[in-house]
Amino acid sequence: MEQLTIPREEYLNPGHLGCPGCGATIAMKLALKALGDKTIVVIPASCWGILAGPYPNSSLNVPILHTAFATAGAAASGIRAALDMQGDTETTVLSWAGDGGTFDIGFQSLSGAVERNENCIFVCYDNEAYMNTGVQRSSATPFGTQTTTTPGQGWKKTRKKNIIESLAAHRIPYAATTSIAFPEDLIRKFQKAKQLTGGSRFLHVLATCPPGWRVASELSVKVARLAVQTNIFPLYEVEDGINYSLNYEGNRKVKDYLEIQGRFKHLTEEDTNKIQRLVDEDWKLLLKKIV
Ligand SMILES: Cc1ncc(C[n+]2csc(CCOP(=O)(O)OP(=O)(O)O)c2C)c(N)n1
Ligand code: SF4
Ligand SMILES: [Mg+2]
Repeated sequence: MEQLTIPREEYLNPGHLGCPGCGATIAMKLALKALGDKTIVVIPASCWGILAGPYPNSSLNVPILHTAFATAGAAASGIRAALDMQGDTETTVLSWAGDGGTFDIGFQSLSGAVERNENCIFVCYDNEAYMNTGVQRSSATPFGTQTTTTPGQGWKKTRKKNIIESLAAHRIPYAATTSIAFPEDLIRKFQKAKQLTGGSRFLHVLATCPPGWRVASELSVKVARLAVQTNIFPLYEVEDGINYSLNYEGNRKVKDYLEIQGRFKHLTEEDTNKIQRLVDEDWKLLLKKIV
């Protein structure tokens, strides 16, 4: 029988507060399997601030520090400094923020932390909007998405910010994208990040939000997989800001991804063709960087 590479240990308990099919929950479950029990998680305001449950209860079997929306980078840096003072080099500090807490309000504390090359793993679980407060757009929301705040004619007319390139530009030891639909890729990247203790590591995890994306909960993983298969969310790694490696080449059309989500239902054929052109353009740019 084929050897299972996904660790059996569970650090996420049943009874967490996630919606059915919540990708952010799957992401945490897999990430902690990779990192193990010597992990301290820093969580700013987000769905995950709720998912962990109200004190003194917790859905996680590892310690959590809840922090303000803007401050995950700073809080993680402080915990790392305290552990170092105690001589604890074994414990991993995991900053776990949503796209709002990473791309937008948390960006300055994250940028500051990685510029100092703090010895922490910084994760963005990206559900492409401010889900906890009712699906407001963030700078991670893709072009064409309908949200509850999108100005104009009800959908976003600008591109998603390229966060992985922004972090790679800080020349940190490791930056990578991964997805809840590729558990072995996700586990490998978290385990690799855990080993690279010399500085900052950043992982960008695409995590479906069934109510926010308006998909059935049972399609959560399928949708996340399609994002990769259409090259909308390519899986790749960047070491030291310059050494790129690609982990998957998709060959499906963006239409397959867009048409099964309520948040894209308003798009015309022309809009879909435009999104295909944007994705093709980004894909070509990425391929030029692969050695
Ligand atoms: C300074 C501040 N502004 C606004 C809020 C309200 N708030 C709590 S969670 C949240 C959305 C977080 O979005 P994201 O980081 O993408 O995580 P998600 O909820 O999508 O998991 C907002 C706006 C807050 N807690 N603090
Ligand atoms: S709103 Fe979305 S991100 Fe938040 S718990 Fe529900 S499925 Fe998860
Ligand atoms: Mg979000």
